[in-house]
Amino acid sequence: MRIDIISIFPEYFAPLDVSLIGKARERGTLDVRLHQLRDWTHDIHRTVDDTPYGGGPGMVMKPEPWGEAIDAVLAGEAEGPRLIVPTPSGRPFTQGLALDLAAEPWLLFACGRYEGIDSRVMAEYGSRLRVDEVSIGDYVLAGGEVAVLVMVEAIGRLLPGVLGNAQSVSDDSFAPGTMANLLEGPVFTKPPVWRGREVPPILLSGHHGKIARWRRDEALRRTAANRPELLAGLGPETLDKHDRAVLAELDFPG
Ligand code: JB8
Repeated sequence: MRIDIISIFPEYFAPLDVSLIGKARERGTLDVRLHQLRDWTHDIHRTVDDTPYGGGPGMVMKPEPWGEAIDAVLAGEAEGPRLIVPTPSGRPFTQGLALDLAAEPWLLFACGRYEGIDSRVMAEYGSRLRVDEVSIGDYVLAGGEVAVLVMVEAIGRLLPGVLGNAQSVSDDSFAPGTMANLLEGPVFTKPPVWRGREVPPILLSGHHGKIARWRRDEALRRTAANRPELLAGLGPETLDKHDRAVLAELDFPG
């Protein structure tokens, strides 16, 4: 997969040199290309922002540098990329969208700063490319860079050969069709006793059926505590009698 990223802070993306994503880049599984937006300005101050039409606080990113930068990335290629623009007003970034984007050959991320990018940029490229304005959550960052790091990591680990074992991806808390969208329960490793704290004995028992049931109970408890709206959204066919007994103990309606 090829990923282009346009930003006024390309240094923000140093983490993409290390760990899983760094290794994928070394192997050529992932081709990440960083671009400095200011390289497509023409004034001495390399200006990328201006005051908002209609008034209001802050500054807006000018369309001209974005147009030249995106045109330069697209130049000479037959097929265009998906264009992803992080913004708090975008569609939610979910595991489902990560899986969808991981199937694409080419993504282009446009990182805004200030109050965002002049909306005509998204309209202009919307007639040529698939454009998605995407939000990684209900909080406000100072710019799109950190959101792009989040998305590149979530997408990159789904690419064939990036994770060590295929099970890790299909067992993810939000992988469609796994543990019926429950959160994952707690995990343990050696030693069996640490600072007087034992690993739950069932996990050392070798009873695979009982271990699976215990893990499901823990997943239900954790989901009820931390994400009750996920439980409320489960279809009734996803809960068996034992599940309902566990939830009844938690005074959970259903
Ligand atoms: C300016 O919170 B965010 C986000 C915030 C931003 C910009 C992009 C994304 C651009 N502020 O996802």
